[in-house]
Amino acid sequence: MSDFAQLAQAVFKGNAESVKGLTQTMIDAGVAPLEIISQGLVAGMDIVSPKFKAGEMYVPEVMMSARALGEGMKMVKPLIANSDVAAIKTIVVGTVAGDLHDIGKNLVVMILESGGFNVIDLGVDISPAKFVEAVKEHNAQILGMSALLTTTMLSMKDTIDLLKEEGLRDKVKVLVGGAPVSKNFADEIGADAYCADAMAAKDTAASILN
Ligand code: B1M
Repeated sequence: MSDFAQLAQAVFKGNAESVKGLTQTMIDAGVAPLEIISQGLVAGMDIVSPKFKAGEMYVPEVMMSARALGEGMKMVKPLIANSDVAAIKTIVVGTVAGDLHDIGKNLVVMILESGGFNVIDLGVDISPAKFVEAVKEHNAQILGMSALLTTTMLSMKDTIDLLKEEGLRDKVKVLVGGAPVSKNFADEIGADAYCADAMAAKDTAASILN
């Protein structure tokens, strides 16, 4: 098995120690950081995604894979040259105002990171003003909002309205998700896409940005 395949398998199995060891070996051997990410770390999540969709893997296992991948990412990210950083797309993610649920949002963040995106995680209880500020500050290509309460999901519309007021709506794609959110709701509030789960968020972001 090639080194890349071994690294991908370690991610798939959620073996963080093995991921760290294999990543360090590749760094020491001078393998390009973006190759370690795409052919090893992200390739591991590419094994996970279809299995999760098919119900052959469950949330805790996916989180272990994503965490293992995160350990590798932490080691490789500082080595990425500035020119390469510009090529990595930025996604701002957070849970909307008044809402403290973050388990699903954290999973979305991990899976987006596993897709090689630069993810700015704002945390929970994020007001429309904070989302808009972060989109500006990080020059984000995508904004992802999570809501778990029927009472807080309306805040997503307020954020989209504020993006319009600030003249930013054409510059950023808006993805929404969370248990009470639906495609109809996403259409009604003028979001670009509804994502049923973390894998859908990654696939949608990739198709929008590539
Ligand atoms: Co809360 N809670 N909760 N809760 N809680 C729900 C959501 C609820 C449905 C439970 C129920 O009554 N059956 C209900 C909401 C009812 C409603 O509005 N329709 C509810 C309530 C009422 C409340 C409180 C008001 C309870 C109270 O205090 N009276 C309170 C509110 C606090 C607040 O936010 N202000 C509250 C508090 C809590 C806890 C703190 C105890 C805890 C949260 C801990 C935490 O997140 N750190 C909690 C939990 C755990 C839940 C349930 C049980 C589980 C949520 C969860 O983590 N699911 C939930 C019941 C349920 O959903 N079955 C419930 C697992 C997670 C992986 O799934 O978050 O759906 P999910 O994320 C998925 C997708 O939705 C999607 O991808 C994720 C992964 O695949 N996705 C996105 C999510 N965000 C996305 C963003 C994207 C894309 C995809 O952006 C691009």
